[in-house]
Parts: sequence; structure tokens; C-alpha cells
Amino acid sequence: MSRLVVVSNRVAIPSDGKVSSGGLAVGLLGALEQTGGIWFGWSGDIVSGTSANAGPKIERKGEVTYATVGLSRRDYDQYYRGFSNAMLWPVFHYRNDLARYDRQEYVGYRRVNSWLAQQLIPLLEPDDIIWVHDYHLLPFADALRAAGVKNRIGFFLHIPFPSPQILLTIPPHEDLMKSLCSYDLVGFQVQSDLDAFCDYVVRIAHGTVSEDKHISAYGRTLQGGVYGIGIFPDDVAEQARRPENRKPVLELKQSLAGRKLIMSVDRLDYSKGLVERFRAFERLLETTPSLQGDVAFVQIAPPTRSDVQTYQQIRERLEYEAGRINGRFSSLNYAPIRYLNRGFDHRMLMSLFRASDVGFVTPLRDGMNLVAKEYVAAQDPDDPGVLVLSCFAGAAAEMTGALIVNPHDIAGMAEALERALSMTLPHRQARHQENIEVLRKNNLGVWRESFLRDLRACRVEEAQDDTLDTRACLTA
Ligand code: ADQ
Repeated sequence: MSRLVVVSNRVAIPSDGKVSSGGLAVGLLGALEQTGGIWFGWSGDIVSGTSANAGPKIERKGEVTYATVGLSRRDYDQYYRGFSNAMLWPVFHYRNDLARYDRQEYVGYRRVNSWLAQQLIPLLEPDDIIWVHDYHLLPFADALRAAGVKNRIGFFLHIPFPSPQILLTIPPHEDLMKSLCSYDLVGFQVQSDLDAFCDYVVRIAHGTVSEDKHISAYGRTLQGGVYGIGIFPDDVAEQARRPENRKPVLELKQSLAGRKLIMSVDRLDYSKGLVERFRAFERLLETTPSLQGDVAFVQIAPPTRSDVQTYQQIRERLEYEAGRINGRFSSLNYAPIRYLNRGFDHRMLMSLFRASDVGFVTPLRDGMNLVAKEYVAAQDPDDPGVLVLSCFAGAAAEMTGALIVNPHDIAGMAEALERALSMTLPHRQARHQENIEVLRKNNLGVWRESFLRDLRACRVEEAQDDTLDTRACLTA
């Protein structure tokens, strides 16, 4: 079988045989280990100009070669902090009000994509399959193609794809869409994202989309598909039951003194709906006074991208809200909100999920939201907690056993919390069972296997004109 080359903005190199973060890294590593391959991307380091020109740093671990490069300060500012996170991220999450366009940053974004492609090319073999991840790398295939690379190249978007009217607010939207059409396969988390992409192709680019999502636009042909990312639920359950987490969980339970626990875990990001969530919890205490003193809300949200201004603002806003609500409802031995602005070990988080009564996951927009899936998988099936989930998380399409809420409806979220906290055991069990079956069926292995199967089925066709290398897929 041909070798796999994974390309992502950041590379998760395992230390001491362990993969640091959540399930995605485990899933990608599993795929790389099956065929052998390369994981290529940014090391996370900012380096001086000369080091940036030194070529990738190569580390081999088993069947997998990790090839990482540093970025110069200018590249980081323009490609990562600038166009990726101050423009693409907000717009793709329907927050074009927060987006800031700078033409120089876009030039930098394309320059870094081309430079990254040049760094990868010497490592490629002719029949490698290349799998590129996420919004930082929309033009990556375009850069490879411009350098004559003919391999199959697939792209998976982890975040939502916006409807055309939103996408049009990005000045170089057409340039980006043309670039995306250089891939052979473009995958999305949910059907509505693929539909939005096809909508642009048909209405704005005047291309065509067949019933099986075979797409022709800008003189190129490609395949579109939906591949909702999953987790390995049994691994999560095992992490949640780990004996070494028993002590901290016990300490948490003791500190709760019999109170019910609502739990949320996110990166500190304005797309995650944290302010609305805090307000919904406040509304719950207001409308159900019997719960005052009887329920605690733990929000874990370590800061990310703290050098982007909108992230500094959301952090200040949340600190204000947590302080205000606690000031309003605390007593000498009770503070309703515990807002922890720091990271936790992933396995510990799974144990905390298991110890809680409600998982409160209410993003304003989210590609999938793996926290929602992990929350379900971490539960004790004999006494499971209830998932309260935003209708704007990709996960809502699958987690039909959750209580689905609109994160803009504060009163509706408060009612759902009340319902979750008072739900009888048989109802909790039935909802949990429904969710866990879906998690098993659509696990992380299914996600990566189905994407790679479809990418392998793409074949090179005769170029339709002498500058373009067009491809088609044998199966949808
Ligand atoms: P994220 O926006 O980071 O990911 P999410 O899917 O919720 O969001 O989390 C990814 C992983 O990070 C999970 O394994 C989760 O446990 C972990 N994580 C989240 N918050 C954490 C915290 N406070 N401390 C420690 N770990 C934490 C992007 C998209 C999502 C999509 C994923 C995967 O934004 O929509 O689900 O990629 O495709």
C-alpha cells in the first residue's frame, strides 16, 4: 500500500511513546503506522531567518518520520496569527464581525504555504498519498501542483465551512476556492458544510456538482465528501476509569459536598459560547432558587492564541462574568462557578467528566466538538451524566440522545440544564445508550479509513488543459 504523508499546521510528536493531546493525534498516528509515512508541519517554534532556511528537522519513531520546520517571526505573524486566526477562523465560524483583513497577511499566508510545500517536496515519493489538514493550509495543494507534484492530495477541514454569503466577506475568497479545487478530495465534518461548499461552486464559481458530489470548477475536478470525526470510545472510557485519577476526583467530590456538578471543557475561544453558557447557568440559579447552593459549575478553559486581540477580549469578558455571577450567588461556603483558566491532562479530564452530572457543551459554531463525544464515552453506563449540546456543534447531527439547545437562547439552555439535573436514571441510561452506539459506529478509525479509502480511489486523469492536472474519483 502506498505511503501516507500527513500535513498539518502543528505536528504532535509523541514523547516516551505517548501521544500528548486528545484523540485526533492518536487517530492520525494509527493511520501513519499502518502504511509507514511522514507527518510534516510546523514545530511550534519561532526561529531566526537562518534557522528557518535549514530544512525540516527529521525524527524517526518506528514506522513514522516526523518532519518539522520552524517559522520566522514575520511568517508566524502573517500566516498563523494573522490570516489564519484573525481572518479565516472568525469568518469560518460565522463571526465576520470579528475578522480583520490585511492584504499583506494574505500574501504572507500564501507565501508560507508555498514555502512549506517546498520543504516537503524533497521528502515525497511518487506514489505517496498526501492528507492535508485544516484552514491554515487551504492553498497547500495548489503550491504542490505548481511545483509539478502529481500525487493524490486530500484535504480535511476540521472547522465549519461557511455559507457563500459569509465566505464572500473574505476579499480573496475566489483565490481560496480555486486553491481548494486543486485537491483531489475535500472532506468536511457535516453535510451542511459540504452543501455550503457546493453552493459556492454552483452559484458563485458557476461550476457543477453531481449527485455524488463530483465537483467541476475552475477547470479542475475533485470529489467532495462528509467524514465526521470521531473518537475511540473504549479508550476514553478506560482513561476515565484510571485508578491514578481516583484521588483528585475524590477530592473534587468531597469539595462538592453532595452538590450536583455541571462540567464544561473548552479552549478559551469566542466560538465556544462561554459567555452565553455562564449566563444560562446564572439564569438556572435565578429561575430555580432551590438549586442555589445545590449545584456547581466547573468550566475549564485554558487560554489559546492569546496574542490575537479578540482572544484577549473574550478572556476579560469571562473573568468579569464569572466574578459577577459568583458575587451574586456565593455564600460563605459556596461559590457556584469554578472557572479554571488552565490546561489539564487529557486523561484527568475524562475522569472529571465521569464524576459530573451534566456535560454542558454549547459552542456558537463548531466543526464537530470532540469534547461532547468524549463526555458521553467517559460516563459510567450504570449511572451516566446527561449531555446538553448546542445545535451548532457538528456533533449534534449524531448525538441524538443529547438535550439539544440553541446557544443564543439563554432561557432555553437554563431549562435544559434543569431538565438534565432532574432526569431519572432510566431516561439517562436510554439517552446514553443511544449516543454510545453512534460513537462506536462512527469511531475515529472509521473516519480515517473512509477518508483514505476515498482518496486512494481518486485517480489521475488526462489534464484538461496543459497547465492543469485534473483528477477524478472512482467512488464517492
Ligand atoms: P477544537 O476547537 O480544539 O478542535 P474540540 O473538538 O472540542 O475542539 O477538542 C479537540 C480536543 O482537545 C479534544 O480531545 C479535547 O478533549 C481537547 N480539549 C479541548 N479543551 C481542552 C482543555 N481545556 N484542556 C485539555 N484538552 C482540551 C478543532 C475543531 C473542532 C473539531 C476538532 C477535531 O474546532 O470542531 O471537533 O478540531 O476535528
